[in-house]
Amino acid sequence: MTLADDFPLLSRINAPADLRTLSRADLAAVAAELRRYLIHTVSGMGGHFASGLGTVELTIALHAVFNTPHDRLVWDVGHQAYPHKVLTGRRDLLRTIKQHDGLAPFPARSESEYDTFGVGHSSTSISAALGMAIGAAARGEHRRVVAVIGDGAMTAGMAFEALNHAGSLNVDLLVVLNDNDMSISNNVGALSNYFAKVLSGKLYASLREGGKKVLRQMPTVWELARRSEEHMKGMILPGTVFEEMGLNYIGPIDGHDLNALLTTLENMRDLKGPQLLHVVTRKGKGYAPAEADPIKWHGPGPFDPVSATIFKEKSTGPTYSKIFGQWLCDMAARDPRIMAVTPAMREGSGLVEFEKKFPERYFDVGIAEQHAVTFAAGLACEGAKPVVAIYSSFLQRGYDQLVHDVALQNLPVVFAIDRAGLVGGDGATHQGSYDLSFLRCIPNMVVMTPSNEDECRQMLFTAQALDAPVAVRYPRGCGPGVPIQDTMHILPLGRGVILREGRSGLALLAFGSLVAAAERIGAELDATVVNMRYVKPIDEALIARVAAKNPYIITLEENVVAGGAGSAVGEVLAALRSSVALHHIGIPDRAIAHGTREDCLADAGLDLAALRAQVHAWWRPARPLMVDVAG
Ligand SMILES: Cc1ncc(C[n+]2csc(CCOP(=O)(O)OP(=O)(O)O)c2C)c(N)n1
Repeated sequence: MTLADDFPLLSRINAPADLRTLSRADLAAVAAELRRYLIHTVSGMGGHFASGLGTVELTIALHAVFNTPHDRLVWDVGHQAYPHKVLTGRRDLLRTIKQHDGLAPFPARSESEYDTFGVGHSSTSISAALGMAIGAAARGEHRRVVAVIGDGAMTAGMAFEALNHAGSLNVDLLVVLNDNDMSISNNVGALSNYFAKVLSGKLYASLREGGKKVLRQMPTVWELARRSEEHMKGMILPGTVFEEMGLNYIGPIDGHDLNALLTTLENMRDLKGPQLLHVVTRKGKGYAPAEADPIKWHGPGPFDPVSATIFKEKSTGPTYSKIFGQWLCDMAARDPRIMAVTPAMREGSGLVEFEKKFPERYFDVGIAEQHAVTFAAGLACEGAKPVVAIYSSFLQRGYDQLVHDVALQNLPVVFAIDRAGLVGGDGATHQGSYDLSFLRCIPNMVVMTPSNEDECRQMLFTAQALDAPVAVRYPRGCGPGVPIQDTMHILPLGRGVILREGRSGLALLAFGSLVAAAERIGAELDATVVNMRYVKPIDEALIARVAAKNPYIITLEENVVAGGAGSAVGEVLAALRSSVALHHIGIPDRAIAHGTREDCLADAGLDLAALRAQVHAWWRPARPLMVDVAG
């Protein structure tokens, strides 16, 4: 069987221009083939799935109606863009997505001229599209610009900042709101409730049918009717909020009705001013198990499409997310002041159990990292003990709030920072490479780097007992397999531990996930090995002691070298006027692309083999000297 046998139309589409030559009936057939192709391909390698199934018709319609890539199509987040990749010349490469040297997980400017803006983090599309529209107009270029944003991504302040700006400008811009009532888990918040209420209304349903029919035949009449019903619409249709912001609201329309989409987009294509089209879709559309459980099918691993069995990953133990979730439940049972805050990452952050057990102390704030951090600061002001569960890369968005609202006021907020270090398949946008650098420069912060499962639990316990803002940062996946103690105890603040005293004159000062590798390499070289535990406050006394005995020191961390934990060691040594030779190993100063976590570690020079090679390369020239000294 060739691709052409299985997918006769899709196999002939190598660019959106090919779509534009097809009849509507053929486009409908393409939609069916594309959906089958997604199921067929993603089942083989895993990846973002349910969201892409929901955007099949929308993607076809947008590329058929707009003259991409001349017209700019900007996807928000980008996890729903697999159909877009297939239709824009990357069909045969889809099976490589997220893999080392394969297609990028999300749209990326470096990958295709159809990927107009690099994404991964949510809620940027309207800002970027608005900038493009203004930028193109300033150069006298006639381009249409379309942003496609989900109802989940629309919960972020940034999306509203952009709408607020767009509504005040006389700029031609189309925002498509892809509303499936889901974020990764159920969408939250007043806006989401508002849409849901309106969409379930009977009166609205009949209006929608009527509107659609007229719209197909005579858009101008529909437009008139729409205007005359303005005040009624304000009461029953969800557009009011957008209209008040200055956008022309149209919809909702059925996002799986390809004809309706094509007609509406054709009619809207040349409307002047900022427009918002509200499209209602179903996450997982066309694959019943994903429709029934879109959370499970948001980003599955490889699966059997017939039985809908997702193949289990080999696991060596509990993930750090799970250890965190268990600790939080244990802690909340002891202390009623504990509260959990997540910016829309319940599953990924290990909070499913906590929500079930302590629903009144669980807050999913939507994709709103900035609000999550300041909200936690407010909780802390009133004596609660907030724990913000957040991915390292998403905390970047809450940075000012962390500095201004939490740290400067020295409020006791615990940041449980997951996915710190290299994350794998989600690639450059999601690597948690920077947190140690951006956290350790903030006054009052305490920053801990657990090196194993039990240390993570004890550090979290220590964190909540401190009267200060504290970050505990741990990597994606499992630890080295250290058994977890039920009992919890406080670790001494700012103290590291010497794991091995060596005689070679080399000391390895390791942080977090790289401690295990340092132990192995240290044993091979008879080096001193230290688990530093804290990046801040850093153990100055221990560094001084180690430096007195070891003229060669290497720091190891899964964070960028620039300004990271190793730099903290360097600052201490400089203040001591130490003359030790110091070398830093960490993530180099370049974006680390997607692959497995192991691929990413190897790429950054941080897997065991590469670490060993780096240590040897730096240490080898010094070693004969050391033998002389020792002799
Ligand atoms: C700033 C940021 N926070 C969190 C995430 C994680 N995330 C990825 S997709 C997603 C849900 C998006 O929901 P929606 O926009 O409605 O798209 P859908 O999958 O429903 O189509 C979340 C929370 C992210 N990508 N960026």
